[in-house]
Amino acid sequence: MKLVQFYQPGQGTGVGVVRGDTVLDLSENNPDIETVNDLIHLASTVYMSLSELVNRMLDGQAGRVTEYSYDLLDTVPDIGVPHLTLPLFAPEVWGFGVTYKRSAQVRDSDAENTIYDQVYKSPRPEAFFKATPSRCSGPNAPIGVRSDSTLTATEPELAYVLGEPGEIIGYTLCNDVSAWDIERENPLYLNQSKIYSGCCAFGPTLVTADAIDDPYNLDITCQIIRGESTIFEGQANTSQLARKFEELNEYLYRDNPIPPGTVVSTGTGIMVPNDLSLMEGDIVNISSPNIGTLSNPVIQL
Ligand code: DO4
Ligand code: MG
Repeated sequence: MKLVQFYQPGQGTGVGVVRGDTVLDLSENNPDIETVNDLIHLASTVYMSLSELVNRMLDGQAGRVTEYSYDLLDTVPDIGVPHLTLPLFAPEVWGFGVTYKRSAQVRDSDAENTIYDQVYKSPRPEAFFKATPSRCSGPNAPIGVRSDSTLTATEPELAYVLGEPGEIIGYTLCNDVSAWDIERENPLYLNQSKIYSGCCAFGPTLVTADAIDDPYNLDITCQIIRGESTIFEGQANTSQLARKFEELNEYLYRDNPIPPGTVVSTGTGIMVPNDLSLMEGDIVNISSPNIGTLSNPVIQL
């Protein structure tokens, strides 16, 4: 099952269930369910999976559900028109890094040491705090290049969504936008490379865990459009991930309370060229079959 959140003028945020090209309005007949976070909370209270709960809710309202066109909702956020928002309000976003060999190779290539290769091979993964809700952008909302960076790169990643401790309840796509020049100046500057306004986009949908047959075999593609031209295309498959999500969770939860609804980005297998910085006006599209296309314009902060 594919879930979205969407904004309707005059009504605020609602939860939608994607069926083909349409989005069924789940909130219309369930006024207590305004957000996917509400669903996550209710599902854990009644010991149901997200899809069991939503199917139960839809069963009781056959024929009385407003439908929206997905394509019409997938538009630039504007207070005057219905549009997709973040697929949930993640209280925290965490990231893991150097989980693909390619990420280690490229990051080490212009350095004198091999810290990335060491992390790639060592038992402890690289985990970092990535974002809070105010730093996150949903579908078609802007991502940012910070004012003190001249090389900010897009990092297209599969992300999972956590429910109860250790429980993966769904998947989405994340753009771990990163100021590579700041990270390269000194690895201790990683937080400043990773965390700032507009540093993180995720969406467009949350696909429930039971709808993904094998999360370790998902194609992810990325396209950067500048003006009329596609200036970058790349692809990876999550089969290239060097770590399993259980392993990531094992480290993430060590003495670290993680609230339900947290999004965990699993690292990039697509590395843009070392000199390809995002620029104001670029459009970054990240796609995966099942999850959809996360599209974001770039703004200079
Ligand atoms: O250490 C740098 C960050 C690595 C990262 O974000 C990634 O591999 O995706
Ligand atoms: Mg990353």
